[in-house]
This record gives sequence, structure tokens and C-alpha cells, in this order.
Amino acid sequence: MSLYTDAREVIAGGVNSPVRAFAGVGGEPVFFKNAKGARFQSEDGKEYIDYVGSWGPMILGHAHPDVIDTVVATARSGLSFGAPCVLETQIAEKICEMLPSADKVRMVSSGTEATMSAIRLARGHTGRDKIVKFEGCYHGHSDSLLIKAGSGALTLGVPSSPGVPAGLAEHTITLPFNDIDAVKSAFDEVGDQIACVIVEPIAGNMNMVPPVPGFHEALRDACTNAGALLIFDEVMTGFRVARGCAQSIFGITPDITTLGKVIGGGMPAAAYCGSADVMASIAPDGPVYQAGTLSGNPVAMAAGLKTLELIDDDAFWTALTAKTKHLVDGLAAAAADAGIPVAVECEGGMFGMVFTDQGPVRTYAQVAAADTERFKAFFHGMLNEGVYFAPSAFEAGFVSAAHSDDDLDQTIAAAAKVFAALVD
Ligand code: KE4
Repeated sequence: MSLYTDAREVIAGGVNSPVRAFAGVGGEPVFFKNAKGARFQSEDGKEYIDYVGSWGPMILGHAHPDVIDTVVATARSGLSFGAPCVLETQIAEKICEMLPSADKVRMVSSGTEATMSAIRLARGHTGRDKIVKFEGCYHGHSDSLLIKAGSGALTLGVPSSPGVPAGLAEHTITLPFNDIDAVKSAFDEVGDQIACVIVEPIAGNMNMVPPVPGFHEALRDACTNAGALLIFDEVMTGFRVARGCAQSIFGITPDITTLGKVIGGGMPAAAYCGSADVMASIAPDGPVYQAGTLSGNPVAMAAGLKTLELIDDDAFWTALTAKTKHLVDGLAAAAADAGIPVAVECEGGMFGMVFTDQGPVRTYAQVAAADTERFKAFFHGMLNEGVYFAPSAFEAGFVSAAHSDDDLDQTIAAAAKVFAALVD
């Protein structure tokens, strides 16, 4: 028996989120028992340098003392009131301070809730039914968005999940990411029926795929001209790629932004936010309903607020960006030395690496055509070297402020060894 076989006895698939099951790389998932800084320890006593960071939240590194202290102190005053508390106001104020496109915020408990609520808000605010998403982008597992989705849905080969009624799926228009002409054609055809476009401003669920020049401007113009809302799903990129999120990099003002991961600091917290006008449509002020028992609970708010306070600093972003660049430059050089073609990307504390000689990667088709078998061998080779990357070729990686130069150089050295073995 293994921990995984024990888990499979009582947990569907042995995991509480499919991408953790190693289905994308083979073998059994590693079970962890504690984490600190850039590293965590498995149940069998092995230490790994972590580049998943709980899929993005751990931008400060695991168990940051200031975050832990505030969580413990807050928890001692009560875990959840189901009634307003000042911490909710304080984190909303912090988000609005750091994100100029946000006048008002609604806290929820997961990125899925945030995006599900954001598209309902867009549909209610515009009175329209159709939504536009992009192939390979993942926005959580709500029905309208599990159409040609990325992340675990792509990893497991079910980008369009069973269980989504055809009558609902027909309202989701899925276009190729970075295809400006496809966007224009869709809006020419049914623009007056489109409630919103939802997009990952930098796609991170089909590995890491940045936008091509003009893509976001085309989305912004198309939405503005058609009276549709532009939703930037920044659950992953939010406060991960830049202090002002991805929208500050591209100079685009979305109508709604969804956030998660970093804003919870490792606790269950996410949000959607936007202009006062748009957010006025949400209950109880407006008719669009959305609710949540644990929304805004004080412990998650305290973790998220402390995290945002600690990253709201230019020097933090300069250092984090340099660490990530050092890592991907090192990985690219190690791959080149071994004669293995890879395409790398990085922005702030987020990075990607695709096994392809067709870089730079700007489309889902390029990702789908990449060498996933070579990625699997690389993943397990790095795991054996004590380095933990995301167990899927269709995920991005994350560097934290806690990753030291030694951690990064140890990772690069391990990669050189693994790349060399891949060639043999
Ligand atoms: P959650 O419901 O998992 O909190 O957030 C959904 C979500 C929404 N939008 C974007 C851009 C996201 O990346 C996510 C979730 N990301 C995945 C990893 N790529 C979470 C990991 C998992 O599914 O276990």
C-alpha cells in the first residue's frame, strides 16, 4: 500500500484536484508534510525546491513568518463570523489601491467562484447570454468555462468536460488565443449578443503563452464597440507578474478583473472587482445574485492582506523578476548545451518552458504540438534531483521571494544533468 493507494480508497481519484494526480507525467504523486521558504518536505523525508508554490499563492515562499503570525493571531479571535469584519474592508481597500481598474471588490473563496460570478455579472449587466473565451485558457471549473479549457482539463484530455448541458455550452464561443482576426469575425457576426470576453492576459494554463502585440487592444476595442465587458482573469497573473497585475504591463483597463491565489496568501480567498457602475449590478445593491458562506472570512483576509502588504514594494518586484529571469536563462542555456530545443518565457514571478523548436510559443496549437514525452522525462529527472516542477506540460511555474541564488543555481545544475540524460 502507498499513501496514494490509501487516498484512492476514500478520495475520488486520490486527490482533491485532478492535476495533482500526476496523470500528466505518470507515477504516483508525492505527498508533502511541511513547507518553508522555497522548499518543502515529503512524507518520506525528501526535500524539494518548489516551483509550483501551491499553483501560485506562495509568492513570499512557504510559511512566511509574518503571514503565519497574523493568521494565528486572527484565528485566535475566531475563524469565521458570517458577518462583516473590518479585515474585509481593509483587503478590499488594498486591492483598489494596487489595481486602478477596481473601484469595488467582492471577495469569494476560489478562482472558480470569481470567474463564474464575473461572467454572471457580465450577463446580468448587459442582458446578453454569449461569452467568448480562448482555447487553452482555464478559468476554473464552472460549466460555461469548461469548454476547450486548459490546465488539468487539458492535462487529462477533457478540455470540454462531460456534464455541461449543450444548451449552456452553445453560449460559449471559443476562439484561438492571440487570433485577432477570429475575435473581429466573432464580433462582426454576433457582437450584439456577447456579454463578455474572458481572457488570461498572459495564458498560464497551456504552459506560459504571452499575448501578441495588439491582441489585448483588439479585445478592448471589440468589447467597447459592441457594449460587451472585458474580463481579465488574473487569478494566476494577479500580483504575480507585476505589482499592478498583468493589466499594468499592457496598459489595458478591463471592465472586470478576477483575482485569486496570491490575494489569499495560501488561504482560500479570491475576488472579482471592477468599476462602481459594473459592480453596482451585484446583490444586494443590484439584481445579479452571488453569495458565499466563507466569503471574506477573517483568517483568509488576514493572510491575503499581509501578503499584499509585503509585496507592495518596488524592490520586491525588482528582486523577484531578476530571480525568475536568472532561472529561465539558466534553464535555456542548459537545454541549449545539451542540444535540446526549448522555448522559455518569464514575467515577474511566473515562467514557462515548452519542449519545442518552434518558439516563441504564442498559440495553443504550438503547445499541443510540443514534446510532452520529453517533458515527462524532464519532470521525473528533476524530481529525482529534488526539484519539483508542475506535474503537467500545460502549466506555468512560479518563483518566490524565498528562492535564493543557491536554490536557483542548484536547479539549473540539476537541469543540465537531466537535459544531458535526455539526450543519451
Ligand atoms: P481555483 O478555483 O482553482 O481557485 O481557480 C481557478 C482558476 C481560474 N483562473 C485561472 C487563470 C487559474 O489558473 C485558475 C486555477 N489554476 C489552476 C492551475 N493552473 C489551479 C490548480 C488546480 O486546478 O489544482
